[in-house]
Amino acid sequence: MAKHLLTPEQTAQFQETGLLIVPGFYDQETDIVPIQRGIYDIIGQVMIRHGVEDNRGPFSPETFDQGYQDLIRANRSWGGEIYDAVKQIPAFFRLVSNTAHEDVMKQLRPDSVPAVAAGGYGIRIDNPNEDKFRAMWHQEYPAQLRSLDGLVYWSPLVPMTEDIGPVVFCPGSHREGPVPVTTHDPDNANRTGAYALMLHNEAELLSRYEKTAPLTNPGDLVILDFLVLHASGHNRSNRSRWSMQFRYFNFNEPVGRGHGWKGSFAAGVDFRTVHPELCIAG
Ligand SMILES: O=C(O)CCC(=O)C(=O)O
Ligand SMILES: [Fe+2]
Repeated sequence: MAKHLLTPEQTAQFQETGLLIVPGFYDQETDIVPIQRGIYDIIGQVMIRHGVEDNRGPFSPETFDQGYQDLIRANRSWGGEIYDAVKQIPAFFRLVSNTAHEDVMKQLRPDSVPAVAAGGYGIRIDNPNEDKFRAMWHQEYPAQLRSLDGLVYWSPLVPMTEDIGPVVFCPGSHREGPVPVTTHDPDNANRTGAYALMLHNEAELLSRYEKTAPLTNPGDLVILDFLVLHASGHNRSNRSRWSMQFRYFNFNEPVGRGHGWKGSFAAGVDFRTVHPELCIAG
């Protein structure tokens, strides 16, 4: 495996903006298609489990999620079963801990001791016109903890179009450092855990940055600094937006080492107990 996966220009761009798009980073046949096939198979298993007739065509990478819209229309909770199941696809696990992720982290953070954030990897399924699970504007650190200088590796499994609601980023916003959050948001009373956190002074903060929502394709990689502001787009298409997230942190970082590399909500920890100074009461 090549140790220098990024060019010096790409590395410099990442340091400057906290964001890097790497087209065609993954290998379609060995990295991506086996995961799409795994999802196709699990959709079939959930059909059998609920006595739904499987009249899908054969697997193809372009239409791996066929049948999924019909399933969630029949019963939304079957979509939740699929969401939990797909992170257990062996090909997905192989990609989570792919050497390339460690090598990229070593390039971007030369003194780092890279680590996979437990509970920090998964496959998002952002359904059309569904708002409850959209990620509002956030930095990754409060949602994941582990270390202040982590990386999100984000990669789509379906082509991003304007309609499907690509993720929106504020390049350069990592320079803010960790931004205080509040949980006081009456509009989002149905949200829990990391989904309930809101940036303090969000409007003012966002007004200072350009926003970009790159239209990436399967095989492309988006690398994100843990402190860059970002939010889910709005899916107004008629296909679910399937995307993968892998989060890496650095054991060799003083803030994370100070709290023992604790995880956040997904690890059963309330972020506010670790960083009370970053929480503003509602
Ligand atoms: O895919 C999304 O909508 C949000 C992604 C995100 O917040 C992340 O990967 O950290
Ligand atoms: Fe995020």
